[in-house]
Amino acid sequence: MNRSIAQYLLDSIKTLGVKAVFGVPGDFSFPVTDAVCNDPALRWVGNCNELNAAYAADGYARINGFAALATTFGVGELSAICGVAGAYAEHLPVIHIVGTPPTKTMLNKRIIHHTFGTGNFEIFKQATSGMVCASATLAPENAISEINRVLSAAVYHRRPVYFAIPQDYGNLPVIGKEKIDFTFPQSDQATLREAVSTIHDRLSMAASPVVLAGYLLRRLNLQDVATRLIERANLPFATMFMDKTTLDESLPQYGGIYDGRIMNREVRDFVEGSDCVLNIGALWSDFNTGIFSANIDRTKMISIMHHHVTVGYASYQNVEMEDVLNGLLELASPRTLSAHAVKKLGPPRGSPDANITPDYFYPALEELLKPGDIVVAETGTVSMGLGFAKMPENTIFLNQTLWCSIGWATPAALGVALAAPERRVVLITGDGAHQFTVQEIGQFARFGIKPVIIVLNNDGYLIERLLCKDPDICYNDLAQWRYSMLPEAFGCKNWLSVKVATNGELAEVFKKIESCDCGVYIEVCMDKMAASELAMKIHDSIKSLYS
Ligand SMILES: Cc1ncc(C[n+]2csc(CCOP(=O)(O)OP(=O)(O)O)c2C)c(N)n1
Ligand SMILES: [Mg+2]
Repeated sequence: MNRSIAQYLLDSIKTLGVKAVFGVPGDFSFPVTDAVCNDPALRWVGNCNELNAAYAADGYARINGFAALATTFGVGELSAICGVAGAYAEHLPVIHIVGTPPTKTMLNKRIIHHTFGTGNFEIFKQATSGMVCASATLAPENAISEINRVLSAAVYHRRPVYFAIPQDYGNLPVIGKEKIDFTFPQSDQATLREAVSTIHDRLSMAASPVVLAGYLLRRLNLQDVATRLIERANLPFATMFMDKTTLDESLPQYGGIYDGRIMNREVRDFVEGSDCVLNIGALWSDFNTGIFSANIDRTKMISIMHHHVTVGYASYQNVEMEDVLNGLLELASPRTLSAHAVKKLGPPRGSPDANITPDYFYPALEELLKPGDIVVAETGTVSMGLGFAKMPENTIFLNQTLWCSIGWATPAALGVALAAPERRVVLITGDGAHQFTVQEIGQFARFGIKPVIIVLNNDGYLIERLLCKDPDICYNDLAQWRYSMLPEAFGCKNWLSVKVATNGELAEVFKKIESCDCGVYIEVCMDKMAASELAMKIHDSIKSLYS
């Protein structure tokens, strides 16, 4: 007998490397969640709510490539929607499975819970349709072909997809010949040859080529081939904010973070002074380009993107990034490296009994990091501060630079930790963002994960204080929580949880972390206007708007 629809879908997503399903159960989705729990190759990760589940799936996909999320109809899927939309923006294939009411109930337009009572059962799928690259409502007759079609879209676009499974269908067998069969993108060979040889010629003729190593390399798991290309050809590279640590920052070819006119003058000179900039999968967004102050002449720029390439004003379609990089690697030969050395932030500046300031905090964080760490940095002044630190070897820095939905980092860190159980996860978040999704810290303890969580308590939404007209306006204030007591309340037994206010206290607890084998939660108190350099520069650049 054929497998059930729910099982067949799970077996299909397992072939993409998914080993955990995040979510919250509900009666309509029982066939799906039952199948997950009965599948020895899958782990059910119950989250505190669906928004957290979607962010956790986002974090999992950043490390694992693909992720899965299961929610119930209406209430559950709508709670998840901001997280799924974020995954769309950030190019993360989260597979969202929604259990809907039974087919007969929908056909007869019964007034049932989780609906508007109007008989409209399509509205939620429609609401999601712009935030996924493909969707399907599964039935026994269409499940085999629809699952292949929708998952092929996830593979091609690396964006979320949506499956609705009516409650009465989930356990029914699929009809037809079972065949899990996704289509993988193929390059047009003639275009590929032409694109590779054009890029190779341009690079060979250039006097000072520079690579911008973009986030798509990580999304497509192409860091290895890109690293080999950079090493073989000795090409210096920089990254933009969203792309930080796409390639290892300990490589001698690493030249720092390029942020237009706002930060790092030497990196700007080095990138903008190049006669050939090879952009491999970076996005020209506001926070990547120093609020669009990056200035690279298009005629000097080559972009290798997911499915296309541009060289100056010429474009080549249907060429896959992977094939282009492999082609370039074959042709690459060494040249003399002219990268400039990247400075660290440190050492921390400030006396032990003084209140913690950014000059102490960010260099101290830089020193805390160890090779192999994964840093999950929340939107706000914390990521802007730590983003310019130099990461140790094999360290990954993750930030939601495009979607920028605060609250993302706490659950995302959970998803990251579950995808990389052998690595230490360091979550750094502002107090305001943490308040959005804080309950999820209980899951770290539940799943036996020992993260390092650092919460910057600066008494409000500092980045907003710096951007708005009146820094003291009440909408940027928060309820004052006693953050360091939260792990205990959320069931994180035997964690090291402390509140620090002076440089000396911070140094002491960072020292303690080195030898402790437990979850760590540090509430770092700072003045409500104490901001990292980038945050202050953005503040200065918009100040004129109000004066
Ligand atoms: C979901 C969502 N709501 C609102 C915002 C607007 N916003 C951006 S940053 C920020 C404040 C962040 O404050 P906090 O986490 O305390 O960090 P800080 O800037 O104080 O370091 C807000 C409200 C957002 N980005 N996302
Ligand atoms: Mg804050």
